[in-house]
Amino acid sequence: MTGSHSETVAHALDRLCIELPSWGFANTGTRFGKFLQPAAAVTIEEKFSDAGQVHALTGSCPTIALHVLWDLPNGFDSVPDLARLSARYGVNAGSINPNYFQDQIYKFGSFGNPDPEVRSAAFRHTVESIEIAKRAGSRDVSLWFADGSNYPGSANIRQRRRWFEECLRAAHQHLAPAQRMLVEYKPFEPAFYHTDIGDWGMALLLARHAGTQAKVLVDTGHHYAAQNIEQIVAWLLAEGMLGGFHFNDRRYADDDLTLGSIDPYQVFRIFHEMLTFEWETGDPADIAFMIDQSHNLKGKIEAMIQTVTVAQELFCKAALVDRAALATAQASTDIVRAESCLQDAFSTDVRPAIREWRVAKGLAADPLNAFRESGYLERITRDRHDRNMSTISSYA
Ligand code: LRH
Ligand code: MN
Repeated sequence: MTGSHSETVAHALDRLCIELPSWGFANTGTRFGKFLQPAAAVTIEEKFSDAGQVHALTGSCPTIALHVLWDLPNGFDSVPDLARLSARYGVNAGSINPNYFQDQIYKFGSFGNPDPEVRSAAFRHTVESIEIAKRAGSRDVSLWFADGSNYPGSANIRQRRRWFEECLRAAHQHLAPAQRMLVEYKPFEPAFYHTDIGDWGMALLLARHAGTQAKVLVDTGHHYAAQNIEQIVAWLLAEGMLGGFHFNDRRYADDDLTLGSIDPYQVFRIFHEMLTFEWETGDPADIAFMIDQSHNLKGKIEAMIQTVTVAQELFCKAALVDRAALATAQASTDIVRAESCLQDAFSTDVRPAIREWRVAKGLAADPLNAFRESGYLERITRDRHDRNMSTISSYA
């Protein structure tokens, strides 16, 4: 690898920040149950501690995304402790995620619910979450709605859209000037006939209607298999409406597998679109990189370290694309030359340069190995085993 390549890799890593999901450290599963891990995190302190390990080992994860009901059960009263946790574990509270899918009142939706009582309950939860974000010093409030229907005719889709417009715009008024509202779309699950915010276009229109601080969040798992995600990313960039990503991987649907485990070239192509936007416009793309995964079989912390190191590699490979040569090849319809610009970068082994960057930063050259030798897993397994393995999980 040339000297300039090493510089490009180091520069890319110096700016790469990937937010970790608190729920990625907890025992999660599928509708067919969850396989309990003795070392899984339950308390917010344990989640900060585990995230702190990943950041200390990788150098790329300074914030942890919080889900209000799962992490801040006492609402505002849970916020003051965040400063202590940040100081102790070296990671800060990141995006705040309200929960519109767990409470029984949301059977027929939240903002899309025909019952005005339920819509206003969801609205109050949103305003509380925005307030929590202000007090926690979090910039982003990240909204995902499970709202939709399971049978044709059972929902008035346009009427529900009007309720979403009203609620999102009213919530937007509560944002502090520097805050953002990220609107996440998903085509299906748990709704299996229609989902109110089903694709990027619906999310874009609702975000635009809500206000200037509302952007679209792209969860890579929230697309039909044949969809070209990087084209959606290119369009959202062109519209100035791309606010963030939830990275994960999938073979079929919203599988929430670890990033790059199934299609690493997909993530590379997404990073490439973003970096090309920056290269062409000279503007840094203001995009939040977040992980959103569910580690049902892999060790939670190992899966997270693996995810971040793979993201580091793919981001560095995308940074190595010779964009000047690519632009020339595109302009002259030299298809093979153009494609080779991406393939050459993707097939470049950036791992030695990444190891150099880690050592230069005083980080472990091999984070996963360092974690395995740290004894941290053995310690938390001792501390958490009895509590974690006493809970029974069953589908029905
Ligand atoms: C929905 C989703 C959303 C989170 C949840 C944990 O599928 O991607 O971003 O709230 O997963
Ligand atoms: Mn998501």
